[in-house]
Amino acid sequence: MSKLKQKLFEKIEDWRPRTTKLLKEHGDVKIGEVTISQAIGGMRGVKSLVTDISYLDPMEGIRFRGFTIPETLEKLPKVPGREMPYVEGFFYLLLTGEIPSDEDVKDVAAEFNKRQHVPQYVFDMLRALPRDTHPMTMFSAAIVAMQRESIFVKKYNEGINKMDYWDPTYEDALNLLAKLPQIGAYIYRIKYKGDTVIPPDTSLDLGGNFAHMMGIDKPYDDVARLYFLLHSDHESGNVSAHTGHLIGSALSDVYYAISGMINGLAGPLHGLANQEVLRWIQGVHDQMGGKIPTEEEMKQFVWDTLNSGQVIPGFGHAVLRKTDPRYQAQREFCLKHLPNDPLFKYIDVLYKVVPPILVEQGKAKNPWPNVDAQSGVIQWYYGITEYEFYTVLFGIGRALGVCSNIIWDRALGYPLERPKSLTTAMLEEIVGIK
Ligand code: CMX
Repeated sequence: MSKLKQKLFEKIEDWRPRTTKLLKEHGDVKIGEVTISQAIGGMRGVKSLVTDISYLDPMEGIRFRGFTIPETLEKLPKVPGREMPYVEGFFYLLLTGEIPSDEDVKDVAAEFNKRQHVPQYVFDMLRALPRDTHPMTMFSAAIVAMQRESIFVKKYNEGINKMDYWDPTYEDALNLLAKLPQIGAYIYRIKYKGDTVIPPDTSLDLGGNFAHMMGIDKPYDDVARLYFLLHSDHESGNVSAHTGHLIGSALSDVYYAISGMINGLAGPLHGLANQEVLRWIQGVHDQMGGKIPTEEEMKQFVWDTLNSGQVIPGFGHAVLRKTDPRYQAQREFCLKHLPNDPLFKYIDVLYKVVPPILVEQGKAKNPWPNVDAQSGVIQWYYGITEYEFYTVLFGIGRALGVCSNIIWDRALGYPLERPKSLTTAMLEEIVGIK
C-alpha cells in the first residue's frame, strides 16, 4: 500500500466513530431551517452537506483543511527553485488534513507518475470530435470515455464490503487525476496549436509537466501549480462540487462523477465565467478600438451590460461577501510578474468601477470580484489567448477537491442524496393562500 493510502486508511479509521456518534446520538439535533425563498431560490444558506476538506467563510474566504490560501502556499513543500508548492503535496493535504513531508510529496508524485498513461482510445475519440467542439465538452467526454477503467465497478461487481468502498474509489481517483493534465494539454494542442502534441516528461512534477505539455516556458509551471491549487475546492455546495458528490452518492464511479461535475463547471454562472470575463473585455476592447477605456468609459460599458439584462462576469458570489482571496492571490502574482500588462490594467479598472455600480444597482448581494475575474489575465499573458480553454484549467484543479470529497464520502458511508421536493400548491397551503 502506498504511504498516502496507508495514511488515509488510518485517518478514516479514526474519523468513522465521530460520524457514527453524531448520527446515532445526536441525529435529531436541528442545524437550520428552510424558508420558502431558500426552497425556490437555489437553497442558498441551507446547511445540508458535510465536508472536512474545505470550509468557506463568507467574510474570510476559503480554508483548505483549516489553512487560508497564504498559509497553504507558505506551509506546503515547494518545488526546488520555484515559488509555488507541489500540487501533489496539496492533494496530500486535502486528503489527509496534514502538511506532507518532502518524502510524502515524493511518494504522491511517484503514484501520479505511474498512473499517468492515457489510453489511446481517449485520444482517438477526441480526434473524432469536430474540432470546433468546446474544450469543456471534449474534456468531459474524455473523462467519461474512461469509465470502463473503473476499479470501483469491478470490485462492486465482485461484491466488495461497503466499509471498503473508499479503497477502489481512491484507486479510481488517483488514476484519473494523474491523467487529467495530459488530457487537458492534449485538447489544447490539437485544437489550437496545429495538432502538435507534446508528450509528457515523467521526470517533472504535475505542474511542471503540465506546463511542458502545453509548450509554455517558466514561470508557467508555477502558474499551473497556483491555478490548480486555488481552484481545487470551495466547500461542498457549489455546482461542480455538489454535482460530483450527488453523482457519487448513487455509487456511480469517479469517472461518471468527475465528468458530470465538469459539465456543471461549464456553466457561465460558475466556472465558465473565467472565459466570459475575457469575452466581455474583448467586446469592450473592440468597441474602444484597442484603447484602454477611462474609468468613465468603463462605467458606461458596465451599465450597458447590466441594462441589457446580463451579469458582469467575474463579480458576485453565492456565499462570499468580500473580495475572493483566490482573486487576491492571483492579483499578487500579477503584481509581481506582469504589473504593466494591459489586460491586468483593464481588470484593475474594473475592480475600481464595478463594485460601486453593483451596489448602486442594488441587486447583487456581493459586489466584489470572484476567482474568475483575474484568472484569464494570467493565462492570456503566458500566451493562452484561446479563452474557451480556461475552464478546463479550472476543471483540472477542481477535480482534486471533488475526488478527495468522494473518497471521504465513501469512507464515511454517506448515503444516496435525495432531498424532498414540494409542489407550489403545497407551499401556498402552508402560507394560507387559497
Ligand atoms: N452582475 C449583475 N448582476 C448580478 C451579479 C453580477 N455580477 N451578481 C449577482 N447579480 C444579480 C443576480 O443575477 C440576481 O439578479 P435577479 O434578482 O434579477 O435574479 C441578484 O443580483 C441577486 O443575486 P445574488 O443573490 O447576489 O447572487 P446569486 O447567489 O444568485 O448568484 C452568482 C451568484 C455568482 C451566480 C452571480 O453573482 C453572478 O451571476 N455572477 C456573475 C457570474 C460569475 O462571475 N460567476 C462565477 C462565480 C464563481 C464561480 O463559481 O466560478
